Amino acid sequence: MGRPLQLVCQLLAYTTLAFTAALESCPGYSASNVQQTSQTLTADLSLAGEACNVFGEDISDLKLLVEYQTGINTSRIIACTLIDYRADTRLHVKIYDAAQQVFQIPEHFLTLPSGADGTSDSSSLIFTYAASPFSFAVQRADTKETLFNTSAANLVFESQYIRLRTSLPQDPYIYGLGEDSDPFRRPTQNYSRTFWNVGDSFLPAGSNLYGIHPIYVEMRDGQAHGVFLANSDGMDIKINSTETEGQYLEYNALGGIFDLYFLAGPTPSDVSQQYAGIVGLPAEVAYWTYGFHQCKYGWPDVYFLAEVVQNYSDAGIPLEVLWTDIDYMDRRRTWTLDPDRFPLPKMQELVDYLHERNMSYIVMVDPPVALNDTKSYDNALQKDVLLKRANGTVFVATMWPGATSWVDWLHPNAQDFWDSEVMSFFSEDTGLDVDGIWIDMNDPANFCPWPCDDPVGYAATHGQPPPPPDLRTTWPELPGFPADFQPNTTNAAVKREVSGNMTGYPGRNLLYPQYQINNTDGNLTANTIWPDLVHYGGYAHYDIHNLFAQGMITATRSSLLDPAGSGNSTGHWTGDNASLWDHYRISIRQNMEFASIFQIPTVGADVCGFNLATTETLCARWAVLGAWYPFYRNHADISAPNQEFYLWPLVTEAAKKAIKTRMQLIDYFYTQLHYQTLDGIPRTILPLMYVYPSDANTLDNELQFFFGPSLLVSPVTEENVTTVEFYLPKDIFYDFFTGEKVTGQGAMVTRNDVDYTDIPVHIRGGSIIPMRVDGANNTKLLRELDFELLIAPDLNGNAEGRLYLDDGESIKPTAISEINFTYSGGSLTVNGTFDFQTSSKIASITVLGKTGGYGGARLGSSSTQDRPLTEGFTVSV
Ligand code: MIG
Repeated sequence: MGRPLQLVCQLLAYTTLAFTAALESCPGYSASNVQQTSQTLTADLSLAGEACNVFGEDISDLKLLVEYQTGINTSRIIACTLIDYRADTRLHVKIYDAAQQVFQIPEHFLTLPSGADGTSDSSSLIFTYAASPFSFAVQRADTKETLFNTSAANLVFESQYIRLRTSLPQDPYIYGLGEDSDPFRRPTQNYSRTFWNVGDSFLPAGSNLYGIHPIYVEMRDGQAHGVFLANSDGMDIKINSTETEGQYLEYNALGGIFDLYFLAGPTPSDVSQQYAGIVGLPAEVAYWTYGFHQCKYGWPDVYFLAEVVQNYSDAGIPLEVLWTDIDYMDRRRTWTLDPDRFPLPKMQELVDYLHERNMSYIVMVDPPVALNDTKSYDNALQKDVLLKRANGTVFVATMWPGATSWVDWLHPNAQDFWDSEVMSFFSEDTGLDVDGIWIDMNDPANFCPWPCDDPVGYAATHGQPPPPPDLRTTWPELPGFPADFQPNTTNAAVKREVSGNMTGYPGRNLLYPQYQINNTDGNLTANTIWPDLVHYGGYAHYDIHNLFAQGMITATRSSLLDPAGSGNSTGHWTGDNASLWDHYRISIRQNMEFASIFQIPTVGADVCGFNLATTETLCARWAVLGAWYPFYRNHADISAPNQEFYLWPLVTEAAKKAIKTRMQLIDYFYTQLHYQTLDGIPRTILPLMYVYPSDANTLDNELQFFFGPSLLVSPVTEENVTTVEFYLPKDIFYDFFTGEKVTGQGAMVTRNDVDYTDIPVHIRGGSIIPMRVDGANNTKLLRELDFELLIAPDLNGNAEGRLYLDDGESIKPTAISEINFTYSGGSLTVNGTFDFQTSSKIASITVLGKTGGYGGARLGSSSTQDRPLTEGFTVSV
């Protein structure tokens, strides 16, 4: 039995060895015609010997472009005039084929900074190179520390494989390179991070997941730098160390070019800000987004939704946003309503009911355009926006609604098509006043397994929506899916011309490249649309795959708003986790990564777990932890039992307490997010090392995080325990709930008796937290409540904080207030701008760590105030 398997493994091992040996014989390149100015360096790179052709053809003529870029934005310029240090923080190094046939990311998806606005003299990063074999290094200008050095292995640049290796210090501190569920600090031995978007469930360890973020942050001796590779092709990034090769990080991509941006830091926050200078600033979100959200895949009908709302109300748990998964769609067709289970009049009633009670409603939207959804499909055909095969026919495979085609987001009519779909759903067909859109399956997922010769036949037998959940049997009047469900086959045969010729390096094997990335699903063809499809402009899906979701996000945002602005356009949830303690823990590092490193601060994991049955204690702890996520949503799979918070007494109590605190802190967090959207400095969910970069004890910490820069959250992370051991850096802290002063020793602290409804949170000394008083069960009412200020002085008795106020909805609000709080020498100064009209006041001020005063809910000195937020003032407290 074991025999054949072993054989296969050995064969595989030999093949890998053979390739490795062949790669060693790759000749590398030599640089000539080097032209250098104070701002740029260019050179020709030519193959320095006989081609090795390991995974395709070696491309003999390359070009090198080095650009010194300032990489700074306005707020940085102000800082730079005050502090005299080397100001240019970004170095661009681009290695591409001289003929420019090889795929480069189209501007439609990402406009990369190009041009040199900095100089080598003022740069904090210095580029050096060796001519033959060509290699380059990046050093810090001040310390001469080498951050990146490619001399250990020759550059390989083939038609379907490019490789670049940098040496690193032993056991490096590398972060980023997501999306995945691996440790926050990347393993340093035998580690491979694969980039190929897949829609898998259960967050398997060591696997590629839903998105790609090819940025890493490295910490060395308290300083940080970043490296961003702008390449969307499938790839493996390997981190390893061997006796002969030393420690390294190596890019192995299936195509594209080496378009590298080096970010100087020197703090991790600086790196993130510099990264925002490339991918754009994160999107602002509406105030109501911070309320609590409830969702479930498999809720049977609109009446059930109404019951969920009613049950939350009865339990006294403030529900802010109700979501509906694909269940609402008519036979799973995008932009339709199931007329029997989710009939329009009832849906309208539900949405009106929610709006009257200051709640919001969000629905899911999937990418497929179903062949049997004649109206949409004809519209798409007419606008010619569907993705095609190389022979010019529209590509058809299978998704939820059966036989399906996909929109080519690169097509110039794609936006128009999507606008009309959105319009027809929201205005013409339903008039349903939905508040937000949830996009799923944009990896993109395809249910028809390769080679899927007969997608229509496949859809007819396999592709229909899954059987209704058991729950539905209690609704006897609900019809099954109509017996006449017959995909319309005619459209699939319509032959269309491909718009333009196929571009990209010619002659590639797009389906089965010789270099196999470590894709968790196997071949590139698995569970997704095929790599040999042709996008508008002749781009192969092979190169576009990892950008498809970005195309759909941008188009959807444009359709909903007025097409405006660039930058990031969405938030993110971390996909199909499971109701497991490990996934509860993983969510912490995923949030830190997305919010701080990838610049997608509106992030959260499915609270209580998506797959499998949750438990009362896990769900209670998760209801509490989730209240400290930027995006707080309980969601579960169709096959998981219902898990609304009100189903268990302990969870009900935990959720009520957690939501109460969360509501009081929404303005504090909304303020932090607002400033991150303006200057890219991470302020939302922060790893400890972002706040204490020179404290080496923070570098491996993935179970605690800062919620905004002032609140350190240290959740219980094990099953069946009420104890948590957490790290307190050398600093002054105050227990958020009691106000008790705790001096951090740069050591672990043990907290016992942490009830299932509790979570240890500490205020960092030096902060002022504007909190709303308790008392609202939705964010609309919350906005009318008064504030209490919590002042947490640092070692010198000083503290500061701020508060941003706007209408909570508009993309460009007409009136805002930007209020600064400064505490020093026993007095508080409030100043700034006060243009936003509000009747909310500062009702009380508490100075933690100080005795006297009337003593409020927290230890400290409290005083009652009645200060309007319409002008500044100074007061002794
Ligand atoms: O194959 O729409 O991550 O949140 O409930 C599952 C059904 C497809 C994946 C999403 C999940 C959602 C589910 N979707």
